[in-house]
Parts: sequence; C-alpha cells; structure tokens
Amino acid sequence: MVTGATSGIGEACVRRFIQAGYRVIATGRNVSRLNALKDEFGADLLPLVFDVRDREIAEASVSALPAGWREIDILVNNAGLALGLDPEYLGDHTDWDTMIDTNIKGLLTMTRAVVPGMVERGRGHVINIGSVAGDAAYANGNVYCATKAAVKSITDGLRIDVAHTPLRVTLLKPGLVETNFSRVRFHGDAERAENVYKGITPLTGDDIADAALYAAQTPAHVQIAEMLILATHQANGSTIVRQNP
Ligand code: NDP
Ligand code: 8X3
Repeated sequence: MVTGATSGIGEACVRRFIQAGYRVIATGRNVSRLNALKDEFGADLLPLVFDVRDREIAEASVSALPAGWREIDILVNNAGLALGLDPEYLGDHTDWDTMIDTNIKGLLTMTRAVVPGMVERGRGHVINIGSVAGDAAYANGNVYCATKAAVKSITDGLRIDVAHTPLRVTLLKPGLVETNFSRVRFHGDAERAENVYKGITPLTGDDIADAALYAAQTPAHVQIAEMLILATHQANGSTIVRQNP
C-alpha cells in the first residue's frame, strides 16, 4: 500500500513496486489520477480514494479491502506536504494544521490501521517517508521540519515496538526531489517552485522509489533502518551548492 500515490515519490513507488512484481494498493485523493493508474496497471493495482486526515474513512477503507488485498506486506507512508516557507512568527495557522494533520496524524492513522494485521501475520514492512528536513530545521522551514522530525521519532518508536516480531521499519529521508512538492509548498506559484531546483540536479521520485524497493528487497534478517538520500551538491537541509547561482 502506497499513500499519496497520485504524484511524485508515491507514484514512482507504485511504478517501481509493480515493475518488481508486487501488486499495489494506491491511495490518494485525486480520483482522476488514481483512475489513470488503474487504466495503466489493471489487475496489479487497486485504487483507494481517501484523505489520510479523515481517520474514520481511512480506517474504514482499510477494513473494507476486498479479498485478495487484505494482507498488506508493505506500507509506504508517503502522503505529505509542506505549505509555506515563512518565519515561524509569521506562519499561517491553517498551513500548520494541514501539515501536522497530514504528515504526522495521517501517517499515524495509516500505521494504526495497517500494522496490527502485519503483527498478527508475523510479516510486514513499514517504509516511512521522512526528510532531511527532519534532521535539523532550516530557515523558514520550522513547522514542516518539525513534522518530519516527528516522523523520525514515530518511525523509531514503531521499530522498537515491533522489534520482537519479524516486521521491519524503514525511514527514508530524501533531500531535494523535483515533484509537485514545491508547487504545493508555494500554493501554486510555479516560478517560485522552479527556482528551488535551479543550478542543481535534483533527485527524482524514481531515485527515492529505488531506495524504497531496495529496503523492501533485502533479506528478511536485514532491516534498513534509515537512509538519507541527497542530491549531489546538497550536503544537508540548508547547504546546497548551485551552479551559476
Ligand atoms: P507531491 O506533491 O508530488 O506528492 C504528494 C502526494 O501526497 C500527492 O499524491 C498528494 O495528493 C498526497 N497527499 C497530500 N496530502 C494528502 C492527504 N491529506 N491525503 C492523501 N494524500 C495526500 O510531493 P512529493 O512526492 O515530493 O512528496 C511525497 C512525500 O515526500 C511527502 O511526505 C514529502 O514531505 C516527502 N518529501 C519530499 C521531498 C521533496 O523534495 N519533494 C523531500 C523529502 C521528503 P494530492 O495531489 O491529492 O494532494
Ligand atoms: C523536502 C525537502 O529540503 O525542501 O522535505 O525540506 S526540503
């Protein structure tokens, strides 16, 4: 199961995992994108429409999975977003609520809905999409960085709490990945979004999907706990060396 499968890293994970022979439950809010994925992948893909912030519908959707799709082996908790890039003392409450509700509470909702079945079956892997932003705050990143720091703690906590089981728990921490992320962050300002990737070759969704697939395909006794994946010329959340800046 991949959350936020309708764009960027999530969509790339859908493709990579299906190419590798998995069947994928693709979840998201964008019905037309989910239908397009269904048209492309047919029987290998089950589209599931819900907003990860809607706990009741998210839980009901997992509980009502059709026969043959109930035993989720891998959960890629990917749905998430940044909204705004402003000093903390000037930030927007609604943007903060949306990031906290999606990146932290949505991820917890999905974990709570899916992981008990994995524990029962003695089989499963949770791959959470954190960020380099969770390692240290960068200028004006404040609340987004905090949500990704929370994802790191929540991932570590889960790894501890299932350590007595065969389950594996992985945190992927990407740096600059060119997706819809910056367009969403800047509320649709395409020019500002493009500037984020100027003068550096950013990562792609496929690069992160490759890492997710690698973590999933290691032997059962190997647990990739964490991977920090940066663009070359990016050293951390705030050190990016651009050509012709
Ligand atoms: P995109 O904007 O391309 O994709 C985000 C996906 O999450 C979309 O499918 C979006 O759906 C979905 N989503 C957002 N909110 C919700 C919600 N409430 N319920 C269900 N789905 C939702 O960005 P990315 O692919 O880059 O982002 C994916 C993840 O990667 C995020 O968690 C992000 O924080 C993280 N990340 C991104 C980095 C980057 O530089 N791009 C770097 C590090 C981490 P919809 O279109 O309906 O909004
Ligand atoms: C997304 C990467 O550096 O823009 O998490 O925060 S960054």
